Amino acid sequence: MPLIKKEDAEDSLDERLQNQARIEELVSDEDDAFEDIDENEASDDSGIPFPGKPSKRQRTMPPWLQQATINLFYDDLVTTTSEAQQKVTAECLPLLTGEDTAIFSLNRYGLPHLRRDHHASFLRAQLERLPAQYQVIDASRPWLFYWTMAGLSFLGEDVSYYCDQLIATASPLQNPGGGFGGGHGQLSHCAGTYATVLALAAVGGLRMVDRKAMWHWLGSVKQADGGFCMAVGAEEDIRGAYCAMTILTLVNLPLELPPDAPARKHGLTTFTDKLGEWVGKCQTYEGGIAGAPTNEAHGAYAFCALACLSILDAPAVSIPKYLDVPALVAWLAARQTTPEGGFQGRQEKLVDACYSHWVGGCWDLIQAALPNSPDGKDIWNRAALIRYLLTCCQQPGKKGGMRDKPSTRPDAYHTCYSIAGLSHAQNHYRYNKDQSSSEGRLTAAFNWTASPPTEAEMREWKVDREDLVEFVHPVFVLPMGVVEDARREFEQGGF
Ligand code: FPP
Ligand code: K
Ligand code: ZN
Repeated sequence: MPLIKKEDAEDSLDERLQNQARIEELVSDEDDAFEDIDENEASDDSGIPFPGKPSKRQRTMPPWLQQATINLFYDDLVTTTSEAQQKVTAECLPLLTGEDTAIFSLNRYGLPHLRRDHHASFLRAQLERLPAQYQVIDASRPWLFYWTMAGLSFLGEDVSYYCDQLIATASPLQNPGGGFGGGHGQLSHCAGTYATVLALAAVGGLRMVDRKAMWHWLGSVKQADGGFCMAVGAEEDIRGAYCAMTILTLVNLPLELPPDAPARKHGLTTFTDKLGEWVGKCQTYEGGIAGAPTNEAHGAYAFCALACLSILDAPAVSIPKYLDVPALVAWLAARQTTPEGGFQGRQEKLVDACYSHWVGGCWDLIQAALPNSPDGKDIWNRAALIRYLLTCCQQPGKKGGMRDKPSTRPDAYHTCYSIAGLSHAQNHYRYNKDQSSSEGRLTAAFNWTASPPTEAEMREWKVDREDLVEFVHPVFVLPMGVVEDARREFEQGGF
């Protein structure tokens, strides 16, 4: 990041010192700001809203947050990056510490409740007529299907009600040559097809997918080097690999490449040929995963890589086979920011709620890949993520919805992936050794089970029972039951 001009640096240094003084005031307040809640006292009045002046209860800070705020480190080098970071810390701290939560109703541990009904109505509103600014995401209509259907179901809503409507809306997007475009008349695209297929799965509408045409179209984006392009003639990146393998597996298409697939001319015969090796080439010198070989590592691509490998085989087999796991774990662990507690997407950038899924979702897959991964021992801070999401990312007021960070506005993307992230933090996901094997189908991704937190964990992470969200499948990012339905619906394979 470029250094800023000297006179600007002096101005911003003043501002920075003011911010710093403000932060220090917040974290060094009265001693009882750091006091943990007495368990007996806490259980008496659970769930009672605290309107008005923040109480002692609202101001409690767990030791890791106390430590994180005391350890805030400032040096004299002012850059665009350091200023942006300090602004975010300053906007988050009052919310994290509870100085600024009087507008929310609080759970028994002093954290805001999940505003479930508000977020659900925010998501439903995204299905209505949208304001003109949404024109720029016209080619991303399928994502709106997915973020709303997935988000609502993670909140516990039954979305099967939308089945007929979604089939009617998605039909014009399906191309005769297979796959879905971002809108009527648009070229089929891996992202649009992934989002539409997942949304259809969520509502129980996968029957409208032309599976044979889909198989041909996926064959046309498979590349000779093992990866996948996002569309015919478009960029080859790791989103393509994850999206294509997800679609192929959910609707159980044959693993053999169609006869007309261009990659056959280069000696490839199946969709999985050279794929793990291609994913491996996306790991960078930092340890993280880039969108394509030689690019910069980013958290969203780490999830795509891990989930793609977890479709190919059991995570304990496929992940260490193609990736340097210790290097990746070190990189992922460094993405959780202090004191905010959420995740950033890459080195030296800002916390953002959507990475609660893209990075937060990596841990289930990583933990399944580690030999003798100790049960119940985490290599990330669940309590910190839960606190960031509940205190900093819920939009106050009637509108609801979840946002990247306090200074941004809520949207369907951040709402969906914040709730998915909350589910990764609240629940346990376990890979069970592959029992079933089915002719020609990749079965690894169907071997996951989920379980809720124990009472002790709920106390430790400050999770209220009524704020638990649904289990989110660690590979397909859908409700667990939806994945099981899809597995059964297409058990027979064939066309
Ligand atoms: C940087 O944006 C973001 C990226 C380089 C990757 C974004 C990709 C995804 C979120 C998901 C891809 C997955 C699928 C399945 C399609 P930025 O510079 O605005 O954000 P940053 O500052 O947080 O890095
Ligand atoms: K971002
Ligand atoms: Zn984001």
